[in-house]
Amino acid sequence: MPTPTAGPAGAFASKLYVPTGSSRPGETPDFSALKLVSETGSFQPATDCEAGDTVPLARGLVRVLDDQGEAGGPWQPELSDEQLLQGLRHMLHVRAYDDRMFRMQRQGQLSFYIKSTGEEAVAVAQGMALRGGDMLFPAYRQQGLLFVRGRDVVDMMCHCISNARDNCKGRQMPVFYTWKDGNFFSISGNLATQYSQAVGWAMASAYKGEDHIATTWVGDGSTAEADVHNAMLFAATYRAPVILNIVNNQWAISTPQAFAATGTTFAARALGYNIPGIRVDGNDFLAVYAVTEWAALRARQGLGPTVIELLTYRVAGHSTSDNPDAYRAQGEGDAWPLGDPVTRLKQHLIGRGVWSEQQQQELEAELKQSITDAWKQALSHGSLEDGPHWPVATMFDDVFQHMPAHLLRQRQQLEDET
Ligand SMILES: Cc1ncc(C[n+]2csc(CCOP(=O)(O)OP(=O)(O)O)c2C)c(N)n1
Repeated sequence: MPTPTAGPAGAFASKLYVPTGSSRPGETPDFSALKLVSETGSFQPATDCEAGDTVPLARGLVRVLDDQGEAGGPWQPELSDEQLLQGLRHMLHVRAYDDRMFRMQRQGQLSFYIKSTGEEAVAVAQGMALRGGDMLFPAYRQQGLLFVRGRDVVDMMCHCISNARDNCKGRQMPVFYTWKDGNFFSISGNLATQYSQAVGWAMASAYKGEDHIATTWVGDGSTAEADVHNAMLFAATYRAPVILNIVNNQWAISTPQAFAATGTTFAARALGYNIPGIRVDGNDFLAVYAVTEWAALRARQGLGPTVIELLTYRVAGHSTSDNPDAYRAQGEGDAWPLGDPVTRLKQHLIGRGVWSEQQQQELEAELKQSITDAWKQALSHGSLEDGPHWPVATMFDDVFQHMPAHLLRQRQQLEDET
């Protein structure tokens, strides 16, 4: 074997590339690296297409609403005025809920909160495009799914303040909801675990001959977790009936999406696994609905998984423990080129002649009031500070069908001491 010889000094000098974000404090936001190519939404493949057929969709961007709120193109979903108005209502409801809970956290009435401001269309439109029997494996920013599935808002609040009506009995962080009746799987603090769980559930559903599908969500930063890639490989191998969503909201706490994107799109990640990938304008309610409906049909037809990248923007901080002004330009969200999902759907409905600014204001006021009423009701079941809470000894419950003797002893000891 020839011995490698050193070249002239510096001739092959390797170097590291460090990705940059859309802005850092004091800079002017720049989203040009996102390559927004809306024309590429101009065809809709058959649901039995090859992954390779979706290359232009994975690299481009599916849109239905233009910047003026007009709908067009082959992805227009068949949604009635009532369905669209319902979608708007759900998004406004989530926003009113988020705003109230954020303020309550600031007043010390709950310990932690995560808002979904700016990305409400993702969970609401996707939730509406799915069926009730489909299983949801969300991350912590898809509270909109719960509104679509009709979860009691008071129950959600009671969970967030860990009072006596908290269905998690005080053992989960606020916002880490779980709701068995709504087919809403427990949210985990360990990023990306839900991807493998969703694929496993989908495989079991197909094995049992059911036509329920699984849908799961991760953020752009979470795609760096191995679970995402393991799950994609399994999903592709067994053609699991699953929709794998990647919510690209530009930031993973303070890390720009470019670190996880590595110069390509997240939807294009699918192609290497031979899974169709579609990148969609995540602030376009109609486009999100249409792409999800397409992927759900594909899964139900036994054609396997789809990866959907939802291009959106995290307007609020990562959580109540975060200060986004420390790592991105103040007001960066105002420069986001795809607008606000609520405003865009509102404009579209006004353009259809079925809605008005005044109706919008009245609905906002109505939902704000109902959230205030729900909050008072939630507090009537106990506050974070004063309780009543679940008795501490209940932490032993719900783990073992038959509790081992040593745990029974520990539980008794705890009860004797409290
Ligand atoms: C396995 C794991 N690693 C790191 C963390 C810490 N962490 C919590 S949220 C977060 C950022 C996630 O960003 P992204 O996936 O883009 O979702 P987003 O919050 O933007 O919706 C990190 C690193 C964690 N919870 N779990």
